[in-house]
Amino acid sequence: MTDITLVQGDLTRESADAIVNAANSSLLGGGGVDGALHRRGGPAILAACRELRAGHYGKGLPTGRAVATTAGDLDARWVIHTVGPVWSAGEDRSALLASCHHESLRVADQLGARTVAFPAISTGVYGWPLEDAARIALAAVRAADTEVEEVRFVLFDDRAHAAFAARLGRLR
Ligand code: AR6
Repeated sequence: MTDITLVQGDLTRESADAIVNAANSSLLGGGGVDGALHRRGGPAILAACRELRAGHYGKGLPTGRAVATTAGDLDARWVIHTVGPVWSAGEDRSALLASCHHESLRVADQLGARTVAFPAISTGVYGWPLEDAARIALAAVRAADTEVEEVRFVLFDDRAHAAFAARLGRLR
């Protein structure tokens, strides 16, 4: 079974086979963890993303899907880019948030990645309430049929770490 671990820290400093990026459909970078990963990972990641846009992903990467590139100068072999849903009070988009986790792990399996580090997808710019995102993310990973041995959630601040820890405690 996949081991789920939580750490508080900066995802760009993490060491793992694959690091998941909370990207946007353009794949061309942005703010938040996306901007930070591109800054520390260097231009090779953006170059690979541009190639994806010039090829199969001409219209961009749909919400809930995932695709891998080189990790550039990061301490990882791959970055797996996924696009979280923007939070909506009026529409239940939780299946898309779960899909980000399932699809990222599916891509990780295709690559042969055994350790995968995730941020709290959609909980920043995209506005998803932390407790609810933690519930969906952890349930999705727990339910995933994957060869990945460790999924590590790298939570940026106290609040995010506390939300994930509380929910993981309830799952155990
Ligand atoms: N390490 C770990 N977590 C981080 C880091 C970091 N270095 N920096 C931020 N976070 P966000 P989203 C946390 O906004 O909500 C971008 O512009 C942050 O505190 O990065 O999925 C993309 O291009 C929050 O808990 O991603 C998209 O346009 C979590 O990472 C859009 O934002 C996710 O926040 C995606 O929005």
